[in-house]
Amino acid sequence: MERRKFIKSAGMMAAAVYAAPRLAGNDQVSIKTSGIEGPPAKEFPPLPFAYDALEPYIDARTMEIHYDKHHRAYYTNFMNAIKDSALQEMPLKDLFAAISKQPDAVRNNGGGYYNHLFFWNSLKAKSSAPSAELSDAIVKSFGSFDKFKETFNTSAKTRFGSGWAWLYLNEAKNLAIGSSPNQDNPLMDISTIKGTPLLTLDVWEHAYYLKYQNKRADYVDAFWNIVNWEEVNRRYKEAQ
Ligand code: MN3
Repeated sequence: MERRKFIKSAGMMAAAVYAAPRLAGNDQVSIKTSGIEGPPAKEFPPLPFAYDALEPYIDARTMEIHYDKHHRAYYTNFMNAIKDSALQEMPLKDLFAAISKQPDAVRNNGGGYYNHLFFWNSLKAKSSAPSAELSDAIVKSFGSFDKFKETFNTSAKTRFGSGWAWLYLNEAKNLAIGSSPNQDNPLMDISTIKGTPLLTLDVWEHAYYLKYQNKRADYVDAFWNIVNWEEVNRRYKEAQ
């Protein structure tokens, strides 16, 4: 191969290796995470954005460890826990609705797998705004958008230990805010908050400690700069 051609193709190969499975810049793929209608993915799903896409609010190093170590471990452990069982083909919605019948390994790792998928798709580099319908519902349920944020922030900041804050549509089809411990979520029958998740924030220390250390409140405040409202609007419409 002539030298110039070689350099070009070697460069392209390096670029291809580097690009997969990551994405460039602010490109974001939409992953149908409300894929609770279906069984768990056969392969570990890609992160819908580049590791550094959410800088400075979530730093690239945290994002890489969170996705490639923590989330991947939940996925792998979940797959091992349901290996050779009918749960492999069971829609996540049905699995979570009867999670009390499952061992802790399925509850914790299944929750960890799904919650992170849902979380990644709740985030976006360039945040937009809630739709008119969702805005109206927010004002109706919480009084104002600021009150809504305050309620969500309090829920996220005061969750003791590890867990998640959620905006969800409760069983009466009203917007509600609450938090869950560990890897539980509002779809689970054992959860004290029940309904359809619309937006979530991971408040485990691994989600923010490298950048924010003990200042969880700063991480929670920064979150509002990277909410993927298009996705939340879509979920709200679908959940109606
Ligand atoms: Mn996490």
